[in-house]
Amino acid sequence: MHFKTYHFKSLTSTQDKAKGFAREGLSNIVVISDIQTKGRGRFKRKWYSSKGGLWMSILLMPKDVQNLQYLTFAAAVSVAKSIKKSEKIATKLKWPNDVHYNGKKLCGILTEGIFGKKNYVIIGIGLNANQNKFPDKIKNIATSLRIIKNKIVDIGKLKENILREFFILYNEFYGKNKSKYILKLWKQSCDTLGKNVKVIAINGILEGEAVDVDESCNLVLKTKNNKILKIIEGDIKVRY
Ligand code: BTX
Repeated sequence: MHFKTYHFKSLTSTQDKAKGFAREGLSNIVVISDIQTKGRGRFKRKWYSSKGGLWMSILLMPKDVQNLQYLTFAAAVSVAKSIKKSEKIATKLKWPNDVHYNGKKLCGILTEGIFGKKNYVIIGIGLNANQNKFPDKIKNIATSLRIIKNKIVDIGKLKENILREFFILYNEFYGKNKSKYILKLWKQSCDTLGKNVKVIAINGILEGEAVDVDESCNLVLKTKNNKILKIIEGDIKVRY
């Protein structure tokens, strides 16, 4: 699939810029920015986006908009595979949208949909690449490739690899009955399963063993009383 890449020095958020392109009826666009002044995560949380990171959004117009979580999983798998290939670092995937290393967040993914006459999807990927420090608020939970490897990494090469891997999964496996393969790949690198997790939900904290991620991408929890709970998308804390 052909896509056009736009690279900016600074944006509020690559998601916002991609939304602007969608409003013009455009798609198959990748937006990259060296810094984001208002980078965001899920639930309007702040995403720190200083120089050195890879901040990019992929704007698509899928024929059938399926469960968007599959695109988040496809992006996570692509990031993990690319990091393994070019930096020889084995990362883990955490439900629902993280790539982490030794329990620290290396990359976050934010998938947003715009639904109407035409349907657009924007997959935002934030990868901590060459930052050598983080603000106090996240310094204990975040890490970067540079911190892990103790050297500067080639962001351009990582970006190329991530996009290549992502478009293979998107073109060949995002669609009716085929997305299962994306889930299978994602599960292979996921370290949430089998762990005791705490789910911080709106109505309280749920605890149990993460036994599966089902085909709707929900996390399946088994509580102490052997009750099975399905978690749609919340913020989970995995105990190590
Ligand atoms: P999230 O809601 O899962 O995680 C957000 C949380 O992650 C924050 O509340 C904070 O604790 C922590 N955090 C913030 N910044 C960083 C960072 N640089 N590294 C590690 N942890 C951090 C995750 O949301 C989804 C993030 C997507 C970011 C991309 S960047 C390109 C695109 N543009 C944009 O505005 N967002 C996406």
